[in-house]
Amino acid sequence: MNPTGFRRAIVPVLLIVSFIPAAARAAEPLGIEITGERPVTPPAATPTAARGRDEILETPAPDTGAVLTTLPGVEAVRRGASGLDPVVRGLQGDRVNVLVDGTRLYGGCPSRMDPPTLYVSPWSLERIEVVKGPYSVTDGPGGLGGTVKLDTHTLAAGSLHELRGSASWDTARSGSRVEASAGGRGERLDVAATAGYQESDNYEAGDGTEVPAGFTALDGAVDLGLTTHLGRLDLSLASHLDRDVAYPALPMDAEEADSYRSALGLEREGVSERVAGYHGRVYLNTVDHTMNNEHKPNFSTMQAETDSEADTYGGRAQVDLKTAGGTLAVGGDGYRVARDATRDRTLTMMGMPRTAHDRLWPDTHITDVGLFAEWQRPLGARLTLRAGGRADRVTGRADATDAASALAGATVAEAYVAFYGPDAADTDRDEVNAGGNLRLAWQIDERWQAFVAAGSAVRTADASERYAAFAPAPGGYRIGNPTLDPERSWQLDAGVAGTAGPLTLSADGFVNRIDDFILVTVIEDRLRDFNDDGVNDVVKGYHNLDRAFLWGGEVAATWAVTDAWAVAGSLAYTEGENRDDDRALPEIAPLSGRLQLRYDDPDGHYWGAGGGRLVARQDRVDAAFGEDETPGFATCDVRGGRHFGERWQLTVVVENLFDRTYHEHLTREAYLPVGDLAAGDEVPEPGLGATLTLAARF
Ligand SMILES: [Cu+2]
Repeated sequence: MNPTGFRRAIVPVLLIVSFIPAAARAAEPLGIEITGERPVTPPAATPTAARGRDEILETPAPDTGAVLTTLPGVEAVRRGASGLDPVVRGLQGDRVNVLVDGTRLYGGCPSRMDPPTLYVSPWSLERIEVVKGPYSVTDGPGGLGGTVKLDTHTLAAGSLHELRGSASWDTARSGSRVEASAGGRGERLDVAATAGYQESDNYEAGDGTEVPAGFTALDGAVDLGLTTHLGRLDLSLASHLDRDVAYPALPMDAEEADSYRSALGLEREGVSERVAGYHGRVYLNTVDHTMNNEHKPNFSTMQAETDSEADTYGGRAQVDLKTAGGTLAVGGDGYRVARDATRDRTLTMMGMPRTAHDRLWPDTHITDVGLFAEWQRPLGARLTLRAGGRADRVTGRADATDAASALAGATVAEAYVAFYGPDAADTDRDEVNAGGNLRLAWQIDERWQAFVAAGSAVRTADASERYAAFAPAPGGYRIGNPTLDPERSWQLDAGVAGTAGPLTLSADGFVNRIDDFILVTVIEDRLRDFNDDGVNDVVKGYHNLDRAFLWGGEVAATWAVTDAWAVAGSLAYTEGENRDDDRALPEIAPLSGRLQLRYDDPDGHYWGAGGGRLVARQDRVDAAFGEDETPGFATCDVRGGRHFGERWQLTVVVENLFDRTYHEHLTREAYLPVGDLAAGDEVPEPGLGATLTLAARF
């Protein structure tokens, strides 16, 4: 697809949408408002954080990963301005399960340009929920860090039709975004559809440094529901197409990152006296990805392009049974993810052009089939017990390990052996993994509740950890280790939430021990040149630590000063220790907090808020990973909204009010000189900028 053509087509659409009379919001616009997450919900005994559709749409964020970082305890690794990769309580990558409408989706890039969250635009979401920790046996295996559940938009129950849209303009990134959704319901059929387009350009940091941040994204989704005597049958189809996404922290940029999702589900509640409900789903999620170095400064001497794909298919079925005083959910699920990536390089440095092809993912397959059960029952009037368990059979295969690798004269399998010894010649892996949890919720009185939870989960090594073959990584290359054992977490959580007069408070704390923690670390430091650019490279590899330990928690509070004025704040902290080597775990965000003062016009016509984000210095770093200490910073923002009649709303968000120059600890450094950045420079966040959004609802 031609991005310039994209742009030409979209400008008139943007103008039209901007002038469509539209509807007022039913809910108050919350922006990145920090509220106690669970002030009135029944005791859940699970540390969670969530955002609803209105809040998601009002967060001026380039992608869903960025929306997630507004939740306490959730951060993101940034390799570029888009494609933020979620980190939950210090754990990232494959340790965070991302489920799109209950289905698994794996990115197509060996360098994680495209975490699954990239493929679901904020505008297509109904709700985001993050379960922090291993408390989600019914949602599949793994999830040591947590499970991010992305539920896409469907027509709200009880609503007969819907038509809404918005257009926004972001001055910091010269970005624009238009989105619309429509839906309708008949006697047996219901349909909901969303579509959106977004584009962004480079931005300037507070000190004027130009940072490459361009991208365009187009997506659409349709959800068709049919009510039958067996339950509601639903078919959902969606695609998300990204073009020309800049990644200053990687040796390439994404030319395309496309996903196509399809799922067929059936669900029914209230089946019989014994059966509370059942639900099942089958799905296929595919990703095609191409990246190259066309816009990097080394393109004149080496042209490199990687084509890759990740196809995930799977299904799940669950029955909720009524038992004496409680419920028992039993079911099974399974998925298979096939990932393959090949890099082609043409070197034009010395005389005759030379070409090389190497397999970054050597035709890998990871298959997991599991069974689960979760039981819930009250213990007396105030206590609720939940217990869950699951067991999985996992296989890992790589079918193209006899292909050439970047290690001179060696196949991929021989490269594994060169770095990890003779055991690495066997790339087949079979595991049986079991985990479970126990949670107890206590309704102390009408206003306060508390919980304690203990859980253990197992995660098998992913395709990159097990099979990557010289995939580009920060500062060098990565090679997977086929001998990796799965890692197991042991987590304890305790929390309290409630209200006292004008104060709403929630606080959660956790400790998490991980056995056989899969650590990425430097295994060869500039001894050889793997990409023929004349400079020796760093090679990173993976090994199991005996033990890692993480602890931390989140606190959120809101104080309703008057009916119109409120103060909200939150604080989150995680510390990670590599117990084998007695040093910090890499890539853990520092202590951070948010504070906001908000005014709501009692008549509901307008609202305004001002506040800031305070982030402490991070000096707990892992030098062997190659990360630096990061100074603390504070940023301020103001936001406000005004309703015009019943249908229109204008929202303005001004970020980085004092035009500060700062960078996040989890932002990877520039890989090559791009924009005003030199190789190895920290990549700063945008300077002062405003986002204007005009929204309408019929
Ligand atoms: Cu990529």
